[in-house]
Amino acid sequence: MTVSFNIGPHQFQRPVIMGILNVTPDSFSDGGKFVVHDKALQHAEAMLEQGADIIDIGGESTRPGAPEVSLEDELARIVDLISAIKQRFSCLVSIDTSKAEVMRQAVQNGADIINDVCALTKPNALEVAAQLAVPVCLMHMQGQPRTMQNNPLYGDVVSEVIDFLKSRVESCVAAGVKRSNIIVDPGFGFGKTLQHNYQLLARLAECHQLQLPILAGMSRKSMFGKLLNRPASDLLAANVAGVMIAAEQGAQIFRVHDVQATADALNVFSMVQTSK
Ligand code: YH5
Repeated sequence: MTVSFNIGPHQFQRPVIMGILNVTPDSFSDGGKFVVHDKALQHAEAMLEQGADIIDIGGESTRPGAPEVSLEDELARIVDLISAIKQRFSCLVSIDTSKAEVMRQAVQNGADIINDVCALTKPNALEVAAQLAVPVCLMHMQGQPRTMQNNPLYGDVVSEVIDFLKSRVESCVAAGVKRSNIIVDPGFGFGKTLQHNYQLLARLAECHQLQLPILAGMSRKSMFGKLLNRPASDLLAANVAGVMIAAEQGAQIFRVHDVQATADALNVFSMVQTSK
């Protein structure tokens, strides 16, 4: 059995790795802008050598409690970096943003995919994404990043996540986004308790009723850190376990920090798939 799926015009026969490249000031901690840019390029290159297919660039921190970033700061962090990556490497670039203007400038500078944790709900995002006509990842979140972890509540988390994604897919299609350009993501850690995250992981396959590629982003999140009582830097085996459990249920895209370990595990997974 060979998994085949498309991200817009790009076809894949195997699971896809999206390597995380954070360009928030706390991620490459130093004063100078050029140093940050240089380190980000080196990190992108390393992830590509390790097997990443997509580099996901984020200039806006969406961690719980993180301060909001201004449009100017976000643009300054990502625009030149996207051009530089697209110039040097042959890879896909996604832009992790919720702001319409960042989406526009990112795509104008070569970004291939929009990755929006707000699922195109911010002002103009839907219209701009439709106009840009690139693939978009729609993620589920309950609440807003700053407060989403204060007592998240669901009846059935899995069906509520699926219903939300269905409704966003319909809004996107109505606004002119092609269905073949849509990826869905249950949004691990975004307005969810430990139990909610594990129910979603256990029943991830139910998301296939949307009949769209599924992206899973669990890397270094508190669903592992809290369970194991370990810092984010010490969760490699747990992260890879999460990826395998999602892959076994047919998830196609994995957003991770640890590309090499994820690529090794997914290569073993794919070999087993092709041996069935
Ligand atoms: C995602 O799931 N997540 S940014 C808190 C952490 C560690 C990591 C407490 N962008 C996703 O990675 N895009 C982010 O430790 C995303 N799916 C998609 N599509 C949050 C993040 C993180 C947060």
